[in-house]
Amino acid sequence: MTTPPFEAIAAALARYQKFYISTHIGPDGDAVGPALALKIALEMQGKTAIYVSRDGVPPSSRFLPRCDEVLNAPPENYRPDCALILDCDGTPERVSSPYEPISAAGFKILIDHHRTSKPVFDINWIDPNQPATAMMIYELLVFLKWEITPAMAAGILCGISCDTGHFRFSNTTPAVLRAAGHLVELGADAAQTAFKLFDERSFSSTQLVGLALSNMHSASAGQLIYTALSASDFASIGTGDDSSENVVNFLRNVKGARMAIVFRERRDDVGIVTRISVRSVPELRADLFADEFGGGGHAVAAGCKQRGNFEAAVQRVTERAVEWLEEEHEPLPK
Ligand SMILES: [Mn+2]
Repeated sequence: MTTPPFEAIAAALARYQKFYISTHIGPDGDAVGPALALKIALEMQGKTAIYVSRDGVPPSSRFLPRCDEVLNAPPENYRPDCALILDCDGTPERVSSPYEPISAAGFKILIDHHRTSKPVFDINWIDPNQPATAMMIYELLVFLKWEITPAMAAGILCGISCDTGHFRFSNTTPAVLRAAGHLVELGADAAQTAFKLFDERSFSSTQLVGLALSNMHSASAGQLIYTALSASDFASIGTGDDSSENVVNFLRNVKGARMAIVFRERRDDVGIVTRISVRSVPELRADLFADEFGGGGHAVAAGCKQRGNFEAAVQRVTERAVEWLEEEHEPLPK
């Protein structure tokens, strides 16, 4: 059990005036939701707070009140007193922000629940037993006895819902359910959150799911299920890579599957990049698997990227996954 450094964080929040918040690249609901809630909370204390996400807000989280306040870039020469990095390891490679404002900040705080994060800042609250970063922000706000407005409650519930699969994953603790009950009392909408994060899809995104499912493969006697969406698949349907969020969950749900992988081909300024989403049963440690390919995440949900030829990346990673299913892996620390 990690003892949360509530007093130290409270002192820093009291001491400084100008705050800079950022999260991980390609943010999900558990990055955007708690970051927005914290921004609003600081502003209600009379502070200045900006939240920068280079990749903006993911479409499924755009129902959040005040999500239009998320900035794509910091103002020029922005010099905050204190940087708060959430749901991310705080390194320049992972933060969805130019690093200058973070380097310039006199004080830095990391709040994260990823097992792979290291203490790199002045205060590091890293607790892999927490189901969501949103849960950590909720506990912090309760400790501070700061008011939680309906907009803040919506952001926090969004994060909790995102990382617990709306209370379906094994990280759905009694504490999470109690927090969710409280957040609904404070104005968050549980039904809307579930619909927006998990169920609502555009027509083209639903077509893409169809394509991904009709192209799926099975290996290791059905223990590994994977599918690949190439750049031409995206082009044939006329939709972007964002629409394929959550495809991997369909694969994980196949009876007998112990590991599911979705490969998505994308072109960026450097060339071809394959985005890889991994889901597994806890003992197969999706996080350690992704780590072998330079990524990371949680024991049951992780991701990584590979450069170079798409088909080669698919082959390389699935071959390793077949071996992985046969190997023993480090058990989760208690
Ligand atoms: Mn998270």
